[in-house]
Amino acid sequence: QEKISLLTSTTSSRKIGELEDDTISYFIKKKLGVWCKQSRGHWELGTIRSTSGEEASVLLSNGNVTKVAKSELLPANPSILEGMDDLAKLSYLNEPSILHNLKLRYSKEMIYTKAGPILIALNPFKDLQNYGNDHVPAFNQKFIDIPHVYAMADAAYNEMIRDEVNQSIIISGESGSGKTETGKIAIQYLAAVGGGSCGIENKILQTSCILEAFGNAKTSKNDNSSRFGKLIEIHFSTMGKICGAKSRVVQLGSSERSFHIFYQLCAGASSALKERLNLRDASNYKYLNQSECMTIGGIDDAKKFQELMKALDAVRVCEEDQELIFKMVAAILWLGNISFQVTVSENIIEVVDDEAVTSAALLMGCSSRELMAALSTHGAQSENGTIAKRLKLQQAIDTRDAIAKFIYASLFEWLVEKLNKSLQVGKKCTGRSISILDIYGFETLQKNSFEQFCINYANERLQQHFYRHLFKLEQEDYESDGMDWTKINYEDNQECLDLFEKKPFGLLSLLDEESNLPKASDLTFANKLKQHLDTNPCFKRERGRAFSVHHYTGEVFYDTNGFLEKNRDMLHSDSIQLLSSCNCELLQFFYKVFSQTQKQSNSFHTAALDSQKQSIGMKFKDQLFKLMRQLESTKPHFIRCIRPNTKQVPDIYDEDLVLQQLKCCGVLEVARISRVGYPTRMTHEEFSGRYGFLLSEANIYQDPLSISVAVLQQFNIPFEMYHVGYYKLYLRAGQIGALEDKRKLVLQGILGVQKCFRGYQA
Ligand code: AOV
Ligand code: MG
Repeated sequence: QEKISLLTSTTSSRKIGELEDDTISYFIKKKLGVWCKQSRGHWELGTIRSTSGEEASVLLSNGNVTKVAKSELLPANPSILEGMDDLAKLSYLNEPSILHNLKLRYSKEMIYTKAGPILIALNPFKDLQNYGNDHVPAFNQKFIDIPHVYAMADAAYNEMIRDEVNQSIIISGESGSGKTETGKIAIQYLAAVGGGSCGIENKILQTSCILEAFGNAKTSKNDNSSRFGKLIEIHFSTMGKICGAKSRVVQLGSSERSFHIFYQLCAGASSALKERLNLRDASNYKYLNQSECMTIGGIDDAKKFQELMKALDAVRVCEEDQELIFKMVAAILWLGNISFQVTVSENIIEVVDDEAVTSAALLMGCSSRELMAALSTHGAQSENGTIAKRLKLQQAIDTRDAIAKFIYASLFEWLVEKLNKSLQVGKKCTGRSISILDIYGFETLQKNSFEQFCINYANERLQQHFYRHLFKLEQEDYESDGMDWTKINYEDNQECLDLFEKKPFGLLSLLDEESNLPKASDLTFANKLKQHLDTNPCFKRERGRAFSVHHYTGEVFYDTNGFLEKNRDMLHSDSIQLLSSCNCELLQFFYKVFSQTQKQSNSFHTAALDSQKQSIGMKFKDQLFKLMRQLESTKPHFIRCIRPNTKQVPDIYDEDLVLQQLKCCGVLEVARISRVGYPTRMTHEEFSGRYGFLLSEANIYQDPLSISVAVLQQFNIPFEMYHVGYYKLYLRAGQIGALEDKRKLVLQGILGVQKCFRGYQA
């Protein structure tokens, strides 16, 4: 018998699934398939012919015979398990078996596979035609039972109604793996089954288009990368009809290309709108033309703009508000074009009074003079009251950019609120909801900065949620089936989270502390980290300004360049003053919201110093916690998106890339644990239905449980190889293969080919 000691795999020194000598003889005798490790970590299928010492001679499926060390062999699954729709159904869960299974399915455009309770989704990078309202009834009425986002959304919907418990669909995966698309597919399903007469579901579908225009941007990993995290809560009535929705977002800026909306507006605005906004081509704007990436292959920005306007109409953002939004977007573009002159003799800067200034001022509703003053001077306290202090060049540039960022962030927040109002949860709501979480995926770039630091921290939080729920769930499954169960100890990522969150010596706290010191620099920050965190196992010092964090996905190298600046809220009170005096209702509203949150966050601090504005890092953490708290009270359904290649193209399956994602996200552990020791699970009905006819004295037993036990006894399955639960039969690895062999023989020999066909399909 092969011994796959999964229960003790953490303590065992043997690799999971490695073959022992007696097993090898069995494999030779039965000509069972093995995976044979070739050069460059590639695995080839074959059968063992003979062994001598530590070596085995293997006949590969390509006809070649090769000699390899026994330790380079892993058992392959019997062919009846080929292309299984659930990894937990495989007898062997070693790496080549899993990769093979997923690859086979991917090549047949079956991008979805279960891993126990989790849905794995491989990004097809092409339109598969397996979505849309035509496909909904099959899932809704359970005609088909295949892994699919629809099936998962359907399960969430039914459980919500049946158990009266709020549900969530939590989508995770690396950047470009398909989270946002998957989220939209789930929402589309829920809109189809929960759609009513009021048309609210259409509005919900349209919000994605709007949020993506303002919150997504092209990056090196994904042409449509979400630069914000979102949780969309869809509310239902007692009748299971959608009656409202609410989005919560966690904001974060910055990427190589700017947000889609800027390009869309420039490309798609009507000539009348262009004139009103004094708008030029995108290539004229510094905020856009620095990236040398003005267009995205296959994307027509002008067309996207038309879609956006339609979506805004659909969610009832009125024309005046649309005009205001576009005005702000244009104002930001013009702000970016404002330049400064340094007079050499006096070394002071002046704002160049050109079209950029006049256009920005006009759009913002202030005079050019006011804008120029705010960009070149700051009020400073002196003995004689406040005096205007001239800014240095870098300070002026920072001030300009901070104003632009503030306007954009406020605009996004305002827009989300606007959408929420439009989708407001109606009176008929029962308080039941399904939330769909789609955040930015884990990012490892060549140079990782503050943005990656935050994104990866958020993913670390999400990963913990995942671990906690799945391992808990699995144990409950065993317990509810009457199994005497020793709790599994799983590795979680608490240590890494502590590294970020601990006070006062966590990364975020130390960053805030350093951000508040006037003389601090990125280098002093890096040194501070090294001083306090050197003994932390998740932290590694690097040369100069850098450090590494041991994330659940592996080690990530961060360069602290720009950390302090990005973490500080750079908006100076003078800039705020400027915005408050602008003759633009949106800017005045932004100012009001800003001063309110300022008051709130200052009440937490003892000293209300200007420098103790809530930092970007802390604000991010707060928003993230709110989101996670929202999730805690729901029954989660997990989808793990996998990107099969880095080129964003169809039909390429990079084994290493897939394996690395499967390994780091914990899917393999879950699949293993969901069958620890007992990989095969069948209800007594299923088992007795499939093998009951093998009983020599059939018909004595009536109930499925007794038939199951009789089958096990007749075939002398040792009693430590199975567990009989109330509902299900649990079998250790390899047992089902032996029974299948028997079944095949009997069917072929006694009953003949004809009859065999009926019961043959599992
Ligand atoms: P992400 O959300 O996981 O990345 P997306 O959902 O934006 O990734 O997917 C990236 C691209 O993959 C999309 O623009 C589509 O072209 C393609 N794609 C994904 N899923 C599907 C699907 N089911 N069918 C067809 N094409 C698909 V990021 O937001 O970067 O973490 O921050
Ligand atoms: Mg996304």
